[in-house]
Amino acid sequence: MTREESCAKRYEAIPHFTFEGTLIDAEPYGSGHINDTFLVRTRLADESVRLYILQRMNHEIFKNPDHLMANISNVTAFLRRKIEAAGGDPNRETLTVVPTTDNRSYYKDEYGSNWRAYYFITDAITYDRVEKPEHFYKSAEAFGNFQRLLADYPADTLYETIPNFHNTPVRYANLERAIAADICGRAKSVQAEIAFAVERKDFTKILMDKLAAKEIPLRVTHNDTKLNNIMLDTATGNAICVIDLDTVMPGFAMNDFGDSIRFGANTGAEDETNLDLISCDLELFRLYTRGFLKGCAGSLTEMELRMLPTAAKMMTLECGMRFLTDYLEGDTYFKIHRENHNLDRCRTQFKLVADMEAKWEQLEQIVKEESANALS
Ligand code: ADP
Ligand code: GN1
Ligand code: MG
Repeated sequence: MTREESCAKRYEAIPHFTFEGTLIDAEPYGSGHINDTFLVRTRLADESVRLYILQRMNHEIFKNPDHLMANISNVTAFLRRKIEAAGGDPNRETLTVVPTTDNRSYYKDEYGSNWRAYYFITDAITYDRVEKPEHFYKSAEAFGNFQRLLADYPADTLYETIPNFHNTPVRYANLERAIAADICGRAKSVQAEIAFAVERKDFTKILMDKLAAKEIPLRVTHNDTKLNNIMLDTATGNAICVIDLDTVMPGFAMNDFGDSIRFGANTGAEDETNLDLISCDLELFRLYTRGFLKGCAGSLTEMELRMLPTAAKMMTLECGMRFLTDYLEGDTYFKIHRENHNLDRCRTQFKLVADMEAKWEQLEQIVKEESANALS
């Protein structure tokens, strides 16, 4: 069954959820690269419309849906308690899993797809680009705060939903394997991109080496902190809810910073084909640093602070290598919407890495200044 055919089976999955009201429709929604997301609309007895998010979880990537959903149910329950204690609205400030009719966290259909549903976060929006710097600042504060809220989460109860997710040397080795196998015969056309990665092989090891030397800690982190994984209030622009919790796992605090920079401080889109439009916006870098440090509220060690620029470059390089690997392997991981989409994405990431390298002293200076400001 093709992905499209599996997605068409959503109408058979919907009756297995405890959605209120009668179904109006369930259309594709959002621009995530991994899961298949649908907006479910139902009509209640009083004629009002109720919204839900339905997702077909990517079972090629998330091999154990029980573990995945256990993480999400437990983390959201934990956040819920903290949000309630702080007088917030847990139905908007964290994801709420809609149970199936037999009270499970997901539904496995007869065709092999796994479906889950969430309350729709109302009056909020996700952005694919930074439209207002203020939004980026708010997202930084919220991602920093997310990490702080999870600081006392029992990390040993979390399943590793994707092993070695941000283990950059392992990502590098995966790329080397894809180059050697070259199953699509594409390697010869991407020699420049391959050379770019090879030149940075030693760099890929920096953070994992620091972990081995116990110079940086593992914390419970989000691991996929791009701007469209946070909902901002439509009216106020405030960050309301951190979403896409599939990769909440032990990781580096700095990588949550770095992945946001990779996506949001880029002056161009992740899949821009005109590389002249790609660069690291220093003002956005500064704003994000400021917001993230505020959200983390003094919880980062000196070494973690010092490694923030390294993590920004690491996440960008790693993501570029992952796009390149997927291109070489025939585009099986990230959803693509056109020919060479993953190659275009790889090229933006590598261009951004090169620009960060050119601006390295300035990135370090900004982190130094913002760290000092955060203390005062
Ligand atoms: P993926 O893993 O494919 O990126 P996400 O969980 O990030 O999937 O969902 C894709 C998009 O769907 C998000 O970027 C967001 O726009 C929207 N979305 C996801 N969950 C919700 C929710 N609970 N309420 C409103 N919108 C949501
Ligand atoms: C994927 O799921 P989404 O679209 O939010 C990917 C991230 C990449 C990102 C690149 C589970 O994020 O790691 O950085 O694409 N998520 C997974 O845009 O692999
Ligand atoms: Mg997402």
